[in-house]
Amino acid sequence: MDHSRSSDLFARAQRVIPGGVNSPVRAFKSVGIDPVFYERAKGSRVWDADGNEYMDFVASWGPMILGHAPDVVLDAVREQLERGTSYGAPTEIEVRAAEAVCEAVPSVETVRMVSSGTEATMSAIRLARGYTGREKFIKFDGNYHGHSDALLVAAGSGLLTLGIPGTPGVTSGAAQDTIVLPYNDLDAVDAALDAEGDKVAAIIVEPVAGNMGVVPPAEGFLAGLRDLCDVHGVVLIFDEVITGFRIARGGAQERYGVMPDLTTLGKIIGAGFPVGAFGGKREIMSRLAPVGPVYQAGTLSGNPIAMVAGLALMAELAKPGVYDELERKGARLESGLRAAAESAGANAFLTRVGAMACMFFTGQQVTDWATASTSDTDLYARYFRGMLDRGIMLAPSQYEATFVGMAHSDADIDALTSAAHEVLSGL
Ligand code: HOZ
Repeated sequence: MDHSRSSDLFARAQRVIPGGVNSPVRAFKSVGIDPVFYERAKGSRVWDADGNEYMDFVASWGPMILGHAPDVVLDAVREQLERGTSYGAPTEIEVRAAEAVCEAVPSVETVRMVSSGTEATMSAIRLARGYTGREKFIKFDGNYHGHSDALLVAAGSGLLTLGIPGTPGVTSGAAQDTIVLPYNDLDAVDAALDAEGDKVAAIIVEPVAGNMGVVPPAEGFLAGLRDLCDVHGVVLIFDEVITGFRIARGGAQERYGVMPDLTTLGKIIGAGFPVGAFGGKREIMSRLAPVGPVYQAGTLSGNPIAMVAGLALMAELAKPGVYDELERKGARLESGLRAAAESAGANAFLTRVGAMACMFFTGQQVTDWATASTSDTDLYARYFRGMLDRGIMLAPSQYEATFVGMAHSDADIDALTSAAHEVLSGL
């Protein structure tokens, strides 16, 4: 496959953009090739700058659950474009978007729109601190909650991919209030809260970890967190930036039946436009300005283009049978990949929740970052390159998810699994 134009663009990009990319994982560093520059996308397909076509299982890191550029979203955006692109003023559109989120996500009574998942998690932590009057919070090793200072401690995703242990620029002051514990380890949470529960404002957790590969919650983990938060007066925050509207319409909280106090959502509720949101119990949310004293703001928050796109997508996801179909496609992907790995004799551990999955190149059962990090990332890089050569676009990192969506046909999924069989057999 010819990637010469992508490589030329990468060389040009590096002269004017740090590392040639606007987000580090895109640089393809851990898979040992120059990044592929995209030109267009439709349905389950993306095309690169050299004209190569790929079946896309990255889906803009999740939100393209209907596929790329779905007509319902394009129509809504086109119509809104004529009416204006940004007002910095309230609209009926954002009221409808908030109503749609509150109706779908069980624990969310009121919601504030922002422009990214990073903003959502950062604001949720601030709100929890303002609400409780406490400063510390607990996060889990390998969970990623965006790149605000206090949340970048032991963060997953790009830092794991690039092997960056922490990051300069985060002050010890910002980091000292972050307590990092192993994912799925309820005893560790219990002990930490016993020791200093009266100082802890919040526990923030990816209810299904999606930024160290996909790591499902252990039986009882989420319910256990809920109980411990109740005992210690701690705000429980589910970071559903990936899982919201993906593993169920109401996210992980619907799927596992555990209700957080606050929920953060991301780009999926903007159909891939720059959107995030945080919401939850009215009592907590009403501490936000202008009702309460906790300040949070943004000119682009509730942007009308992003909101109409999100509304169109959320309306599609509300139709009967969508999540059954996503589950079926996810199961087909899982069973195909499992069969491919087994028949190729690959040392692999597969995880899946709904329409998100991960094949870890390790013989260990993966339950947290300690076990996820036993994966052979060089092997993943070879697998990734082999799949790319066969027209299958996967995430350029072992520690990200493979996403299926409504636009993937059974033939697309089978093409992925038979390519996987071929590649794994040759590794
Ligand atoms: N870890 C991010 C999504 N899971 C990758 C996206 C990015 O950082 O650009």
